[in-house]
Amino acid sequence: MSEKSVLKAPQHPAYSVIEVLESVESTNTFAGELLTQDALKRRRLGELSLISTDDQTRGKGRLDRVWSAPAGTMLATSFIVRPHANSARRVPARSLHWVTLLLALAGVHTWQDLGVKTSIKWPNDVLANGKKCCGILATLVQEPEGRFSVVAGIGMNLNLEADDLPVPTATSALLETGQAVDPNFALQRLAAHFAKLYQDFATVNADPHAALSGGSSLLEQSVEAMGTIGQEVNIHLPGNKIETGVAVGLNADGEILIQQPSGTVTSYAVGDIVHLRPQ
Ligand code: BT5
Repeated sequence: MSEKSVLKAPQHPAYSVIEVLESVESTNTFAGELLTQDALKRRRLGELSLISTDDQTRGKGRLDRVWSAPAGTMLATSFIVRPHANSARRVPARSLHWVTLLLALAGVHTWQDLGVKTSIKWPNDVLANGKKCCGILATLVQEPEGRFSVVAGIGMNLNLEADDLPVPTATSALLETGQAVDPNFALQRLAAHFAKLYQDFATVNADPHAALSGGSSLLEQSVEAMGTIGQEVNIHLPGNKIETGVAVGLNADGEILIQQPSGTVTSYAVGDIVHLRPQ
C-alpha cells in the first residue's frame, strides 16, 4: 500500500480563498459560518472560494440525512459562490439553483479525468455503473447584509474499499478502476472544472439556454450528462407521495419533467428519484 497523500490547497486564480482543513465536521457548515459570522472574513471570500478536507466527521445529506466515509477515503469540498461580489456579471438570486447542476457537471468531468464514466442522477447524485460515487448538497445562504450566496458541497468517494461503503448503493473510484486516486489530483481537477463552468455560466448572465464556451448550453450539457432522462422512474415527493413515469427532460428552471402513463407531463422541483431499470 502506498503512503496516504496529504491533501494540499490547489492553486487556481478563480478562487479568492482556498482552504484545506485537516479535519472538519462538515465543509458545508464551515462554509456557511464563514458567510454569516464575520464581515471581514466574508469580504475576503470574493466571488468564488472553496473549503476542502479528506476527513469530514459529520457530513450532511439532504433532509437531515448523513453523508459518511472513513477518514482519508472521501474528498469533501464546499464551493462558496457569491455572484454579487462581481459587478460585471449578472447571476440573479433566482438562478442560483443552477449551481447544483454546475457542480454535478464538474463532478462528471472530474470522474472522467479519473478514468470513470459517470452520469448525473437528478437532482444531486453522480453515479458510476448505477451506484452513487458523489453526493451534492447546495444551500442558499442570506448574508447579514441581505445578499444571497450559495454553499454547494460535493462528496467524492475516492479510495473507499468495499468494506468502507456506508450503503450498498455506493461505489468509489478505487472500486471502479482498481487504482487508488491521489486526492490532490481530484481536488485540482474539480476546482478547475467548477470554476470554468461557473464562469462560463456567469458570463452569459445565467441563461441556461445560452451557448457556453464549450459550445452547448447548460441545459443541453445537463440533459446529455443526465442518466435519468429516458428512464422509467419513481419520484418520491414530500408527504410520502410517489409518482411513476418516464423522465423526459428538464425545463428552463431545471425542474425534471416526468411523463405519466396517461401522457400528462408534470414538472417537479424537488423529490427523490428511483431509476426503475438500472443502467
Ligand atoms: C447527498 O444527500 O447525497 C448529499 C451529500 C453531500 C455531501 C457533501 S460532502 C461536502 C459537503 N459537506 C457536507 O456536510 N455535505 C456536503 P442525499 O441525496 O440526501 O443522500 C444521502 C444518502 O446517501 C444517505 O442517506 C445514504 O443512503 C447515502 N450515502 C451516505 N454516505 C454515502 C457515501 N459516502 N457514498 C454514497 N452514498 C452515501
